[in-house]
Amino acid sequence: MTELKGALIGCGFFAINQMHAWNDVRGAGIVAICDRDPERLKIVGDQFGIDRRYGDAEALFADGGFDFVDIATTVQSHRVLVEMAARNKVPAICQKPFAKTLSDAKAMVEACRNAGIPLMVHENFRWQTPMQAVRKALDADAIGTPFWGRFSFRSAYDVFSGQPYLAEGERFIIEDLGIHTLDIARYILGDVRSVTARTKRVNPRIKGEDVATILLDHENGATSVVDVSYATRLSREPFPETLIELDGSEGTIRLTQRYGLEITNAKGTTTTDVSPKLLAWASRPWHNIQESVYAIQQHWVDQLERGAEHSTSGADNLKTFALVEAAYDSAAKGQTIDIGAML
Ligand code: NAD
Ligand code: 89V
Repeated sequence: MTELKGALIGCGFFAINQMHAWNDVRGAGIVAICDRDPERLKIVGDQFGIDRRYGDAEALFADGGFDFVDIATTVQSHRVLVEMAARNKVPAICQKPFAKTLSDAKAMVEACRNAGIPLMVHENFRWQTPMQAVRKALDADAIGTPFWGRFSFRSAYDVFSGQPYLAEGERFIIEDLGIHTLDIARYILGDVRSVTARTKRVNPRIKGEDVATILLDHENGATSVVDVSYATRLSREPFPETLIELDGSEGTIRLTQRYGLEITNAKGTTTTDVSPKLLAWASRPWHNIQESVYAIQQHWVDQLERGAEHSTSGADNLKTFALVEAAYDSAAKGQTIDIGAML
């Protein structure tokens, strides 16, 4: 098979994981990188042996010579870079949060659709081994029809040391982390009809909210709670684990801390270890996220080969992004928000 050539824009904190993962992915490799910060460009270029280096994305696209672009910058530049990819007819991956607003996100999907190029949002949490194990159990009908769920991420991990910008935005936990948890809720229990949310800021040293509790009415009639917090000190720090509880007509699933999957049904209870692999370049506790980066990037290549839609395509991600906007809107107004009206 011919190896696809990729270009990566944004050589910051998280891009290191994406670069390592591209080294492992079958069928693709990175041939050029771009960052407006020369220091980051040098660090990543030297670490991964990439000679083609650009300080400006327009110059990168003008030179071309790659089959796809992986946009790993922060949200402010996502729209301009995705639209640049569309103009140049280059298939694109874009990091989450996909856009600053839902109307930007819709315009980005539209631009790529009109250009006829695939667009995938790097929404990797549903690709974590434990999330895939829960999905598989539901597909195998282990608990019948789920009618209730809880998707929970509660931690006191210092995310601000690696990502200082997270302390500075008007919005924090729903936009940065809850977006993943909401996507997992959709992946497990299906699309959502309405959202009710409450938020709080506990840490006085940051600008945005660091606690959110969100009630989701799913289209299939199930109800779930998405609760996220970076203000929760526990005896065993769970970062970055998402814990899941599901009740179904024929049984229950519990995804417990340290990656235990407990399934109870008429046959009794089974407990399985669904720990992620510790990839050669990964480090605890991030290895769960790092493995999912590899998985989503392999999925990008596999679906391009098949000519099939990606699990977290731009169009799919609009339905997750709408939940983020709805959660902020609900918390601000104290009202339940209808999702159908937003899409
Ligand atoms: P960062 O600030 O460390 O890195 C971003 C880099 O992009 C910087 O080096 C910056 O100079 C560069 N950049 C910004 N705009 C540019 C432009 N127009 N052209 C060229 N370079 C540009 O940020 P980060 O922590 O690496 O986060 C990047 C993205 O990854 C964010 O959207 C964040 O939410 C996301 N992220 C995702 C996960 C995940 O698990 N999916 C985890 C962490 C971060
Ligand atoms: O996944 C993320 O987007 C990260 C973190 C896990 C730290 O919230 O920002």
